[in-house]
Amino acid sequence: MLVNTDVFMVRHRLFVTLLAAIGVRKAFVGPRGTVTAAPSRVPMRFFGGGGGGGAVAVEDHAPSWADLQAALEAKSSKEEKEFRSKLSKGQVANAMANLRVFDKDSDSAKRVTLYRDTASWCPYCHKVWLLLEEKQIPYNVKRVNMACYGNKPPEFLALQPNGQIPVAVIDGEVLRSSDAIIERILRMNGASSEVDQSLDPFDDAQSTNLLRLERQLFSAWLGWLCRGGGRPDFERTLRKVEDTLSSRSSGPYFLGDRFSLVDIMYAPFIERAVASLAYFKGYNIRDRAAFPAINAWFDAMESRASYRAAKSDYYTHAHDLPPQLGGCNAEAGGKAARDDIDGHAWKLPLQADPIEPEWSWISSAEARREAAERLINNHEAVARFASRARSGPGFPPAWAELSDPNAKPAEKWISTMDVFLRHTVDMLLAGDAAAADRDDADPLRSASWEAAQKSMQSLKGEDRSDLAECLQYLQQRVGVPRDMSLNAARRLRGELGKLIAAL
Ligand SMILES: N[C@@H](CCC(=O)N[C@@H](CS)C(=O)NCC(=O)O)C(=O)O
Repeated sequence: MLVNTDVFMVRHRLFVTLLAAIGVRKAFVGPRGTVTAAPSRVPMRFFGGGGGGGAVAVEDHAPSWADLQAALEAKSSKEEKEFRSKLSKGQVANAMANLRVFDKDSDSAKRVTLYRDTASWCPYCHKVWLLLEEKQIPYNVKRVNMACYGNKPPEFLALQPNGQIPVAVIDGEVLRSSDAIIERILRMNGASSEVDQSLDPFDDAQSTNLLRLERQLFSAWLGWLCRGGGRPDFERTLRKVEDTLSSRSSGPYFLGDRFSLVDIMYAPFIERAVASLAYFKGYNIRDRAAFPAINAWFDAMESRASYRAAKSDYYTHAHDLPPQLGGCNAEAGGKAARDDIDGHAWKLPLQADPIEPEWSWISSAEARREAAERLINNHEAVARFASRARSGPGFPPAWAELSDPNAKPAEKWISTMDVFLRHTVDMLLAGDAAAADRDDADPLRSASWEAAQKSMQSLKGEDRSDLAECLQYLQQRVGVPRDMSLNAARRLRGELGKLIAAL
């Protein structure tokens, strides 16, 4: 057994995914129906059309979806234009991928099905996901809810009566724990025998000790995170990890220059420790001066496509861990970090040094296009989702604070949300991206903001605050990596925040 803990066993129920669970994609031609590269700004009166049940009255000054799609296309790289088609063919490493084939055909993925959680929160699924990606073994993904945010379907419970994830079906064999799945994957042929051998740490004493240290770090982390006290034990163990990594002269990984399963086993929990200890305790593991070797390890991990695709952000972890763990212990020293992670870091103009470092491999322009692309592709479902802020909580409630799978859309808000989602995409795309992070001086950006203001001004007083609630509901539920990268989420949350502040 490589690992043996069930601390992540969940006790609760609930949650719903934002873009993923409701992610049926449909082509939509906007109200003006014309496709032009530069969005036109002819206002359109929109009193109740399509909303049902007396839709909220608003003037629509936003570009159409078709205009926005064209504006995105005009700015997109070749790789970005191919994203959706490659995603559906299993050729992109991304949290949204339900099929991965690498350089093989789709039939090759029939051998392996991985059941992992819908929201990409589960650390045990995270390890298996990383190993499949690194070995480049074709696989299918089936998604099930974690107990803290929903129910599991009977087909899954027939495979796994205790409901735990991950589960994998490999060549017809059902494997019901991450250890069993990992052991099986290690025996399969991947991209090449060199990769396979390099990843497999075998059963030598060094690897066994490293994996034991990982479990010690895990226990010390939870000891401090979930209860008062425990900081000295955690710091001692983290120091051992730092010393171990700094003793490797040949490279940044736990086995020096050799990336192996040991790194994969550390990744999910150390990532969660970084995020949660920053948020709940104000403790910064990403302090390069204090932990140079650990940070060099993160740099090396962040150069890998597998790790990038599965990487979450501090906000998502800060809110996904408490329902999984039954609560986390917040210390006063974490207050500034909590304010930053829960909103200050998204506020426009974007501050240069948020508590959570931006991902260096995604530029501001790419991040804005990524966020815009996700909304354009899923706008109908997102508008319905956000409108739930005005329909009241669903029943029964969920344990995960940002989840409410039983909530119903507020039909009268859907068409108005659609208008403001289009404004949001317009604001994400308008003008120069780096300038957009700083201010609205760029004339294109000023024009998009003026258009959004006109739509806002057409709303009745109480409708403005209700709309702000819908936008905030959405803003708080953008999940990383489920919906998009940190850099994209930061800008989407920022533009939504700008609208919210003006309402
Ligand atoms: N030892 C198991 C532990 C797996 C585990 O604890 N999974 C949690 C999620 S992280 C789970 O399935 N909890 C039930 C649920 O959330 O529905 C393994 O390594 O696979």
